[in-house]
Amino acid sequence: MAAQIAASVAPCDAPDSEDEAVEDLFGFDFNGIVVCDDSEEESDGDCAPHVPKRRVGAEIPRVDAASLAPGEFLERFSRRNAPVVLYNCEGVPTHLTADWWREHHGDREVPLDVNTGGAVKAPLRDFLAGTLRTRYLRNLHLGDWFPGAADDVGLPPVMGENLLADEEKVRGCPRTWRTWLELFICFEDCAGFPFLHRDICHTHAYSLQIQGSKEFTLFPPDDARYLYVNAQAGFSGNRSAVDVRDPDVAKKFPLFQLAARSTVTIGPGDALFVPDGWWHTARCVSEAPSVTLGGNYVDASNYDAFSDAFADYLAVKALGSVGASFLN
Ligand SMILES: O=C(O)CCC(=O)C(=O)O
Repeated sequence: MAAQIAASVAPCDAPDSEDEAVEDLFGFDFNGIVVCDDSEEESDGDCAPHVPKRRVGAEIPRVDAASLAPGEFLERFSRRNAPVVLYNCEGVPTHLTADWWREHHGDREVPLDVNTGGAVKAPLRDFLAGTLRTRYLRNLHLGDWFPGAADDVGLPPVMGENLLADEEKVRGCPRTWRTWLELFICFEDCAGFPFLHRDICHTHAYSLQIQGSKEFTLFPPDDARYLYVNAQAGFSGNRSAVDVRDPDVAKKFPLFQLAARSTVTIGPGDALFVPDGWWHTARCVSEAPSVTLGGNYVDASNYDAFSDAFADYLAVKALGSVGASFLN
């Protein structure tokens, strides 16, 4: 059956004016487009009632970071909660390749698939040699695992000020959040990040790609209703039960077809901005290992949302062992 584009928004889900403004300015429609899996189309551009619909996400723009004036990133992307890939991005440490990690920290014993894959550990040198290519070295906080390795690396200057680093503006924050920078290394044989999720406490996320290529899959915040979110799994229900790579996903999770999926691939020197609330997951799509540094941050655009959510986070934490299971 021929698939055809029926309308710019889901019929039952008119965009609010803010989304329309984003589309006007940047040609970026958070809601994606509806596709009818049939050639029949009603005169108003909607799919016929019996015709299955699915949604296709917006294309994530690639923007030359060198062309952005100071403050422009905040106005164009953060405040509009719009994902973007920045190339020519100052602050992406392209020298921290697999060879660099092998040479400087090859003896370090590292956990693989931390939190999800059991307690497998290996010297970094062995992992980089490809002995455990289906495993994912992920979320290793540099300050904890490789102190001094990249003290000068952090949020790229174009992304502005990270308010998590400001002890006056954000009180009681875990130490690791203040300089949030984690190492991710994986091979093409690895299934990738183990679940589709959104990040904690309304923080924004950034990924600095150093080597290899990584494909990110993203869904807008409002699409949580199509993502089978399990409120018990993680603080504030931040995980989806959907495996975006499962070929049978539509059979298992029929509403998932209505989620506006965007995919974007980043390569060496690129920085990806994943705004507050965007659902995401990632995998390596290159022969070369994918080496990424990633972290989370807060700026003027998400400060209020973060502060509210962080107050809840602290309240849950204060529940001690009862609360702990919700704080992953
Ligand atoms: O680079 C990746 O694998 C995704 C990282 C991520 O989404 C996270 O740590 O929250």
